[in-house]
Amino acid sequence: MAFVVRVLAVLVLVLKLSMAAVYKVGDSSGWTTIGNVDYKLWSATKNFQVGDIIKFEYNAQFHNVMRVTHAMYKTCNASLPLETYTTGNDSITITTQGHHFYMCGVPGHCQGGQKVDINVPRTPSADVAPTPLVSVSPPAPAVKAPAPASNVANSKKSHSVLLGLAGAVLFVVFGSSMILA
Ligand SMILES: [Cu+2]
Repeated sequence: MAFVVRVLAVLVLVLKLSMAAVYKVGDSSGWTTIGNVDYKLWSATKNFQVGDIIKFEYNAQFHNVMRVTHAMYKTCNASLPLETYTTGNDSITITTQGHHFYMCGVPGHCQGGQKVDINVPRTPSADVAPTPLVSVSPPAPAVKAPAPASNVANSKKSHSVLLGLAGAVLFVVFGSSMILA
């Protein structure tokens, strides 16, 4: 049963990774000073993930987008932006976890609330270094006691049972999705 759950978990993860979300900042309002859009509230209701795309749509005559540090974000300091976008239709892919601070660099706009903090919560698993594929342990001694034959047979048998189970789960998942489609 645990294995079935594991297979399903992997499937869900694969589906999740293939479905990077696109978020338009401010939704229908876009990136503006009109209407006092609460970008803090907008951001707080999202579940940002690495790979998601953040879209800033605005009138490029009146606004821009600057990625800034936390300190610059807090004080609305536009003097040294990390990045500046000015097309009026900027799509930015979030590639790292943590906070991503954006503000409009036009004087007064950030102070008026045109600033947003895109926060991708840090997950502990992502901080763990991947296991190297090549083992660096010293080679095993040449002379080895032969493993009991029954153990080998048993492990082979359970392995094929697991493979069969995985196949059954995949069949059920994809079979049912094809029926539904
Ligand atoms: Cu602006």
